[in-house]
Amino acid sequence: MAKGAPRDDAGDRDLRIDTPKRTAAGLPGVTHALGAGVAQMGVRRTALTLLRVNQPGGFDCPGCAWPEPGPGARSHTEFCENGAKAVAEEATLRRITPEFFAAHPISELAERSDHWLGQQGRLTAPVVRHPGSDHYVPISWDEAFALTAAHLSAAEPDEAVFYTSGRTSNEAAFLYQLLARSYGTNNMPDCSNMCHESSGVALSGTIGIGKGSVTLDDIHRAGLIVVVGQNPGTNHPRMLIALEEAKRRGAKILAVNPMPEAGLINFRNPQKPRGLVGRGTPLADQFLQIKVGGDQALFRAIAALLVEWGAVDESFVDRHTSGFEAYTAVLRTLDWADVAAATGLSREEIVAAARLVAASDATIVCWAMGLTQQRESVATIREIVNVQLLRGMLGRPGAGLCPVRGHSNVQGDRTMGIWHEPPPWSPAAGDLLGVPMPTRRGYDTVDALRAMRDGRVRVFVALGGNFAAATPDTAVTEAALRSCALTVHVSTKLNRSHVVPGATSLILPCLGRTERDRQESGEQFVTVEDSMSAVHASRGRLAPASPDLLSEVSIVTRLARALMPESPVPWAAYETDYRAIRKVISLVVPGFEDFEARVSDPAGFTLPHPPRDRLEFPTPSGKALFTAGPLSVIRVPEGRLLLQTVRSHDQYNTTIYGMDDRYRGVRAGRRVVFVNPEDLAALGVADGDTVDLISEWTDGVERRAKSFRAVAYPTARGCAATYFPEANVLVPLDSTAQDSNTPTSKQIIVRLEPVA
Ligand SMILES: Nc1nc2c(c(=O)[nH]1)N[C@H]1C(S)=C(S)[C@@H](COP(=O)(O)OP(=O)(O)OC[C@H]3O[C@@H](n4cnc5c(=O)[nH]c(N)nc54)[C@H](O)[C@@H]3O)O[C@H]1N2
Ligand SMILES: Nc1nc2c(c(=O)[nH]1)N[C@H]1C(S)=C(S)[C@@H](COP(=O)(O)OP(=O)(O)OC[C@H]3O[C@@H](n4cnc5c(=O)[nH]c(N)nc54)[C@H](O)[C@@H]3O)O[C@H]1N2
Ligand SMILES: [Mo]
Repeated sequence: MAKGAPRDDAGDRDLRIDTPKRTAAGLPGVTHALGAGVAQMGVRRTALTLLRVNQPGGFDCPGCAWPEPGPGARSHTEFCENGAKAVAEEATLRRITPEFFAAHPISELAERSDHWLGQQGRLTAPVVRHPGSDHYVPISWDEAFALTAAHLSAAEPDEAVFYTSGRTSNEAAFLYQLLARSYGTNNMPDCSNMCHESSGVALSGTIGIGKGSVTLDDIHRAGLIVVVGQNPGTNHPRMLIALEEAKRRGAKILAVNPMPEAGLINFRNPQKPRGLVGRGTPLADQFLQIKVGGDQALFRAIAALLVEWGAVDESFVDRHTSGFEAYTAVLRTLDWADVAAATGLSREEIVAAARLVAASDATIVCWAMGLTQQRESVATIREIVNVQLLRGMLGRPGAGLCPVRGHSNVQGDRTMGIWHEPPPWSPAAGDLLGVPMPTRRGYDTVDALRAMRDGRVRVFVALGGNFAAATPDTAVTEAALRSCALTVHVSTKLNRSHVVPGATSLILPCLGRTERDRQESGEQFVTVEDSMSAVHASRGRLAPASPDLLSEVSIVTRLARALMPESPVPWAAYETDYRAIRKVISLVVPGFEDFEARVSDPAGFTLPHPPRDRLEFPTPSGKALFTAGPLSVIRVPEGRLLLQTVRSHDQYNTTIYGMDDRYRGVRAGRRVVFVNPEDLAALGVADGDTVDLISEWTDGVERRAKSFRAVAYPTARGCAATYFPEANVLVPLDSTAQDSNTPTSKQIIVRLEPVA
């Protein structure tokens, strides 16, 4: 067992390393999908459940936010291996009962791994930990709401924090922000702060709206798709089907990544018979193995070449943009030595990539966490916008900007007002509902942690997610949670956050997406918004995991009634019939007019996006903005590596499904660090050696992650990779992206220390 590995876990005892795969999915994907389902749900339930994923009248896959094709074009298996695992994890037949908590003290649970905690099954009844106790014990729902209301009433509104994870439905999210705001605070951090916040900030500052501009149809029609800082084979497997379709129609694909991820290179479509066994589609036409954090320099260099070659769409630039002159002036000063140092790429490689861009009439750039969790994330994404503006790639079919979202409704939650800033429509919503809305900016995730650390937060409420494990600087985070007078977790599964409790702590178990939600007026459905702004219904069909579960909507409305008995908001009516929630959403949130009627269409509807729809830019000048900040070149000190933290193929964020990472050749273990063989040699570390990872940050605090196996891996020179969340202990709380305050989970300077 690895040092520090939790009790009763095999830990990394059987860890094995094979050659990384070059091809994603195909028959192994299907087998793994069904295997995951059968292990947790049995054969019959697996078949019944998986056939309802992403089907009209079924439920939205709780896996990722990649869109489904229109109802007519949908295949019968509109899910993927990892979607199946996400479903199996929720629809599991394993149960956590109050006896479980009697048998396992909290101090013991705190020593277990995330994998072990998740494998114990679904939470079935509300439980409380009273101050000083080492056990969770049963509590009634009414008492749980009264207890929470009492704590919130005793605190100042700004001493409470309301966290949200992106699986929450639009209906629950809308009510939750209404609860927090009518109580009096904008302290609404969410997982997005650690995820695509940088994309939102960069896009709203340049094109005037913080969302991507493409539809699934655009992907199919693109001439060039650039996939930057994203591992779709693992995290958005259905995206590969869209890329394959685009390829079939003649698109080129350019992949930019420090790691040669399996799905980017080659793909076997498991939804087509020949794809199960065939050789697969070679996806990427060019692969740029960039250094971590080098993308801003890459896109600036591409822009410089486009301008030099006269490959600029001048009429688009004249009519729709501002700042072109200042931007080109900066391009003329570009130093190619800086570009080489930042990217690790040769000038020839960059010229070849720029030629692809110059030759394409319809280019889409897709990106995810490889770009958003860097210190210069916002500047990097702005640089991508610059390149797209130079080529006139907005408001045109097959072209645009495509931040690929993570959680299945993270984008919808933001649309519904889950935000640490007051949304523009909140004053009107307050007037309509008769409750004043707070105007002061609230805490985002990092600011919430800082406030907790400094003793300024008394109550922490989480609607989903796993705050303790997802956030940076684990030691600081856990102490922060423990410092609260009350922590409340609305959850489906046991996780790390539950075992680092506040003085009083509640676990409130809720229905998941796959489950039937019955209220007084009958069976309910909820709605979600995908990565491409398409809104549609999601209806669970399975019997709830326990008769004691409440829906998220019930939990929020009942808490609101306990907390604000005089509230003019019709909370009870919202719980009875979710159509009443959609009615008020349709009155206050722009783009949701006639919500109920439009969402009853199985295809749902797509929210407006002014730049895409009408080439209108909701910026102060009415134009899209070229922006040019200083070029960042990360200089890593001698003997150090630039570490990024990634997801394995067997996890959903902090939920660990299993201990394998098939595509990267890792079996039965997670404490590995991938390093380029030449770097290993230079550092005097042998492939297979055990090392500690120590992060070096300006505050001088030593952050150490113990006992990792060094694995020689074809990642870019000077870079290393390991898994989230084990490595979160290495990310300093104050190391965040400029302007978006997102933790720099993909940019940590570390040294390796051999363990004797
Ligand atoms: N099965 C499964 N699906 C998921 C999730 C999951 O955990 N499991 N999580 C969901 C969520 S919330 C999200 S946000 C998404 C995450 O989806 P991804 O962003 O694909 O997730 P990561 O594993 O963080 O992968 C980041 C990728 O960026 C690359 N990268 C790192 N640094 C750089 C850099 O500096 N430049 C470039 N060009 N590339 C870089 C890494 O090598 C890696 O390929 O997936 C969602 N879908
Ligand atoms: N080092 C590092 N840190 C990272 C990242 C990284 O790449 N590297 N990625 C960041 C990103 S992109 C994200 S999005 C965050 C994720 O942060 P979170 O969203 O907070 O974390 P998850 O692991 O997705 O949350 C899992 C928990 O959600 C609960 N859950 C699941 N389904 C439901 C549901 O339907 N309702 C409710 N109420 N609860 C449910 C279960 O109890 C489960 O344990 O982590 C961030 N942290
Ligand atoms: Mo995410």
